[in-house]
Amino acid sequence: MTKHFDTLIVNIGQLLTMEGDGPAKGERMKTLPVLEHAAVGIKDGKIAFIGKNEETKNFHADRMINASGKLVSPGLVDPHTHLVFGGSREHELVLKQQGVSYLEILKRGGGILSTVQATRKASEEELFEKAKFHLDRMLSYGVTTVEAKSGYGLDEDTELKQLRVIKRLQNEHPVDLVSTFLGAHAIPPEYKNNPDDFLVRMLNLLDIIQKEELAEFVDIFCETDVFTIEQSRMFLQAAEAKGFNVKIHADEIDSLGGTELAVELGAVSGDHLVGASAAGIERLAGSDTIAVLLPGTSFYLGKEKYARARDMIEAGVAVALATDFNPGSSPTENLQLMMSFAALKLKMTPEEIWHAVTVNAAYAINRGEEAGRIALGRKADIVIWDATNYAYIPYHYGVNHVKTVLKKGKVVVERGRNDATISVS
Ligand code: IZC
Ligand code: ZN
Repeated sequence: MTKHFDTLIVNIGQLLTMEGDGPAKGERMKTLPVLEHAAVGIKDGKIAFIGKNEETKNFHADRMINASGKLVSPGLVDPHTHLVFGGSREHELVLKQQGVSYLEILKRGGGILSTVQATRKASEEELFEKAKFHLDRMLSYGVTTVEAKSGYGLDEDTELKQLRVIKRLQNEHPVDLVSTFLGAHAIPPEYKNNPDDFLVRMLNLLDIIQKEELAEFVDIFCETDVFTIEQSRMFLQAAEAKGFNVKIHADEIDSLGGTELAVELGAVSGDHLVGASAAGIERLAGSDTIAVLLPGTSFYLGKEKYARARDMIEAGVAVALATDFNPGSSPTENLQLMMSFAALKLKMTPEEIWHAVTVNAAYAINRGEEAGRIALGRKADIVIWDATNYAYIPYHYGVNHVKTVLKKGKVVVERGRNDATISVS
């Protein structure tokens, strides 16, 4: 039998296919589907062969890539980022050192509100260039699907400007983007005394967002001094009534019961969940809501307390990991670093961590049937790593282990350089 492929990756030491149905929970999170001495064939941007290296003897390909015994995985998925924003907030680092908390900085008109000022001032072109810079960096770290939120406008024009930047990136950038409207990210000062009116104003944007297909998810920051449980329920129910899927920033700093609310609303994901109660974890386990954990945020806010990933996994919750990339509480594009934090701070095993940045992350943004797995017929989003086994990636921390990234079968990154024209033969 002779077979012809556009690209054939041979001599794969460990191939993580991540095969399996639905999100990974319970026992399935504890083992990984690994194929050793493997090869992957790609045709028309899709996976056309998965098998043993020795099966490829009579295969032909326009481009052969020798993985030299290294680890190969699906492209990583980052299911929670605030990708599009103006400015930066390095001045807050000193405030934090002086003991001023994240919520106190916000109360003083800084934090999210300072990024809102910078984002309102920036042109759409400036926001596009800046977001593209960060997205290129995510791709260079092996991330091929990214969720991106608005939320630094808190007015009609700027929220739409952010969403249009995401839409333009969807059309022009190799990374697949999933867009989320986070108009309910903070209370603008002019609505300090009537936040409900502000939420109504943001809800009034949903028609145009829907008409122009600018977002598929709606999210809210449910937190002390931001939006209450009741406001979050009202806001997200209204979004669901319009046909949007919902997500929620829940129990990030204080335990308000956002975890339970995520389940009650049938949210696709509940995010942060640091303060999730035992009852909240039980309810999550009995639901289809994915727990998106953001250990980089706990780290960067200098918290002792991290999300209770162990309790969640033992209870049967489908856990995913994300960077929470944003200019305040997690200024990093590096999802590999989150894998190390998950090992060290969330006590997740390497097997659990890989599920959390591939399959489960894809399900957290409704892309479970498209991304996060290497399977026949799927988009060939693939990472070749500078490591021979999967446990090495969370272990050797803080650096970029990517050797090659293929997006829809095309080499888009080679040794940390994004360049679709690089030859790797
Ligand atoms: O800009 O601080 N937590 N939103 C909720 C954020 C962090 C982003 C920010
Ligand atoms: Zn966030």
